[in-house]
Amino acid sequence: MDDIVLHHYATSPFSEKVRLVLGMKQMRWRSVTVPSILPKPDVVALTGGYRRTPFMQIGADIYCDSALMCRVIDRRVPEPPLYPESTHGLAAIVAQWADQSFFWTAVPFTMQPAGVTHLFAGLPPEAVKAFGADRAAMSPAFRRAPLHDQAAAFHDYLGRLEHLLADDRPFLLGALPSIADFAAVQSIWFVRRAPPVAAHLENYRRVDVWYERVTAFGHGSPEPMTSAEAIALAHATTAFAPCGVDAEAGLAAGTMVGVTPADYAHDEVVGSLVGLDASEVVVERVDARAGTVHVHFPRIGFHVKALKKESP
Ligand SMILES: N[C@@H](CCC(=O)N[C@@H](CS)C(=O)NCC(=O)O)C(=O)O
Repeated sequence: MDDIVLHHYATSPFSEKVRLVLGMKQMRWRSVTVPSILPKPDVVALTGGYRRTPFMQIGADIYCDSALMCRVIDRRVPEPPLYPESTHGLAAIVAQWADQSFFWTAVPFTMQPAGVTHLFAGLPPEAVKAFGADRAAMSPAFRRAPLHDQAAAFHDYLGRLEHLLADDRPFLLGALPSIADFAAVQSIWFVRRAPPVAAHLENYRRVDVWYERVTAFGHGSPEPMTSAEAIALAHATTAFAPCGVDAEAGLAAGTMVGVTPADYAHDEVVGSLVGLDASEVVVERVDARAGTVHVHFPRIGFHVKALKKESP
């Protein structure tokens, strides 16, 4: 059993991306199911306010954002590599496109009325309403594109994937799977959950074969854990992953900082700066239930701000 705890829920695409990465690495991991909407008291006990899904825990180290989580998983289990040497920079660039442009086209497109009927089938209307209200509050600036614009972009993007696969390569960037595959596949996985929208995938034969190949990695071996157990684990852990503040990073160790996602769900996580370099920021915070935890974020996509000291 590796000591990775994934906090996630079944229908979350970014969680599916990480579950498939854990599958590719054939890992045994612990699985905590989190709520899909606020309130999330047991999430916040560990993250300090970050509410997005998934997040990952290793003892008292908490990793936010799937891009960082994938890097950490790859460091712990380097084989097979998630960032093969031959396509390293390219894989990360394609993955960023997939996490942002492709995801934010595919998911709203799937949430069109015909898709929503399938996605929320069997749920009471109050639950559907609560979900809508939660997401509206999480992304108040989100402007939904007209359906025909979403459809056009979705097909354009699918055409790109089909084109990449045109030489019958098994994975998007060639012979080896990479982060690009997992980041792109999560959106298709979500679309396929809504059959009327999934009909749009019909003419992309290579994408279909590739989808089956990537999802065949499975999820590794998850073992259930409760959120109370996860909090107790953090509380009982006193050692942290090594980290430090780069002298040139612009902020000194021990500064009280706030870390906020740049795009949506702008909940600030406040703590004392213990790690800062070009790729990662780490804050230490003390929680009544989880004890002292280190919360890690990638630098890309997050704002780190020194907080003003209160005047005496
Ligand atoms: N950049 C983030 C995006 C995560 C994200 O947006 N996740 C969605 C679910 S797939 C979310 O957080 N929704 C709101 C929630 O679960 O509370 C990542 O890569 O982890």
